[in-house]
Amino acid sequence: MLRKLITTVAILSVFAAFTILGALALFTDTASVPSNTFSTGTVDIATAPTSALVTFSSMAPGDTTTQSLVASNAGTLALRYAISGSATNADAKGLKDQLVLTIKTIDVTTPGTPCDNFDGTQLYTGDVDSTAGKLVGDNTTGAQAGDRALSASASETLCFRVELPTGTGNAFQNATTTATFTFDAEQTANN
Ligand SMILES: [Ca+2]
Ligand SMILES: [Ca+2]
Repeated sequence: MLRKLITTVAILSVFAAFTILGALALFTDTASVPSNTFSTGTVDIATAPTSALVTFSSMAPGDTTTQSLVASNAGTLALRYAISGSATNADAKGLKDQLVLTIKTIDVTTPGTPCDNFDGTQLYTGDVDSTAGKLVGDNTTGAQAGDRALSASASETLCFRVELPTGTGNAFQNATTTATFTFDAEQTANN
């Protein structure tokens, strides 16, 4: 029994020795693949001006004001955007639903002087806040009719005209309303 155990230990020792010697005898090599870097893009929309795009004090029926706005993609990803509007009356006269806002793309005739011809494609006409707040496109996620597309670093000029229509009655004298236009942008990739 003891002899058999000694024999077994001896055989195992020989195997262990061969294993160690075998490992030491192998050539080995490794190749690493570094620099697998990932970064994310940005969705960033900017407007110029950033405030007080269209204003008009002491309007009379028939008055209009037309101003240009530049919407820019300041991010690194292509985006689509929608414009919505909200407005607050400073009194009970309801001027926000009497004014007529019309939004068009840049002039076709002389785009170098934007918005004086006001003959671009009409994107919207109606109340400054519209019924559901949606003016151009739809800020719901995904592509909807009217959404505007801007590739990275691109920009476009839009023309905003606000009119107090002729025929506006005396009930609207000395009325004030203030509107806010909101530009919502989202990625177009995978969306
Ligand atoms: Ca023009
Ligand atoms: Ca949308």
